[in-house]
Amino acid sequence: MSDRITQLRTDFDRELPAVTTDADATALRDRWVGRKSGLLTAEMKTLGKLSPEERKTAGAQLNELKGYVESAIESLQAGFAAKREAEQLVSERIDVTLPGRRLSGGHLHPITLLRQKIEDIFVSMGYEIEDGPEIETHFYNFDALNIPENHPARSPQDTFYITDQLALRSQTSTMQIHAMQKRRPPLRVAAPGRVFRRDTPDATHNPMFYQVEGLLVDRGITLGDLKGTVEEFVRRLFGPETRTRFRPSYFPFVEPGAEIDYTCFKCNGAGCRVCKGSGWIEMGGSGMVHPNVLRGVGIDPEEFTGFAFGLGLDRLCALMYGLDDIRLLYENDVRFLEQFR
Ligand code: 2NM
Repeated sequence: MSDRITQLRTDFDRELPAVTTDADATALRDRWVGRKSGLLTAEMKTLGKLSPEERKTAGAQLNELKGYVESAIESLQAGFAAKREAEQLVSERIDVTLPGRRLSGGHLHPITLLRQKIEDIFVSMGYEIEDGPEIETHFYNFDALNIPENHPARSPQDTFYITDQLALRSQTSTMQIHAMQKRRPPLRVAAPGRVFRRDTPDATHNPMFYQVEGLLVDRGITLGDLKGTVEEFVRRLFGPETRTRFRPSYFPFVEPGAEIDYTCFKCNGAGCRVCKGSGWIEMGGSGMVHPNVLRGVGIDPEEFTGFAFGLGLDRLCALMYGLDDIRLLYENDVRFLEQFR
């Protein structure tokens, strides 16, 4: 029996080097110590035929061989597992020294950026920034601005009515009326904000858009003050070489009224695509505050005069950035907006 067990061990040792995979190892274990058909299992069953003396020795030797077989296979399997893990560590290696990916932060809307720039100019010229409601009464939206009873702006075709007395404001001048009621002249007020008109949206129109306007009231204010202020304003906004011109125009809340043009910020007046070859760009409206408007807020037009001028923020923004459609400014598509970060 002893020789036979020695032979078995030699056989096992010979088979061992051929084992290269987990499956091989499992097969080897089944072949040698499997519960049903293992070589050593079968050998154990023959022990019963031996004499008690022989059985004791052979049993011990067989058990020792079984332990040897099992631990040899286990250590092979441990080796395979270690190799697999080492390979995994290599294949899944990450470079922890690489810089992280930056999260993109939020940023201001181009209209907000422009509004802040304009507010800064007004503040530097001594103006206070006024805010006010987007829903207004007839009085602030029309009556106080000297807009006549039959004026088309009052019609529901042009203005968004909420009730017959309340509407979405159609100009930022409503805030100037509030400002003049709250303060006594001399006063300097700039009023930026959204306004609403029932326009059909297209590349140059939107039913909601942005205006900003300045108002100054004091003793002895003249058209010259208006021109000088607007000149200074456009120089601070577009650069010191910018010039302005005034074209007579009509707005109910001023007399006289004028449209303001400034020399193109792109070609400085030579003529280019931005100014459509004319060298001039329309900025907005202006004028000397109508005596009726002053009287309406309790300011004596014999003692005080004032000027006001306004411009469209959206139109200016579209022009400055070469936008071919103003609606880009209201759609909040991040692919558009993130260009302004
Ligand atoms: C403009 C053009 C001309 C204006 C007038 C007033 C007020 F309240 F004093 F009458 N505020 N703003 C005015 C005048 C606004 O923007 C196109």
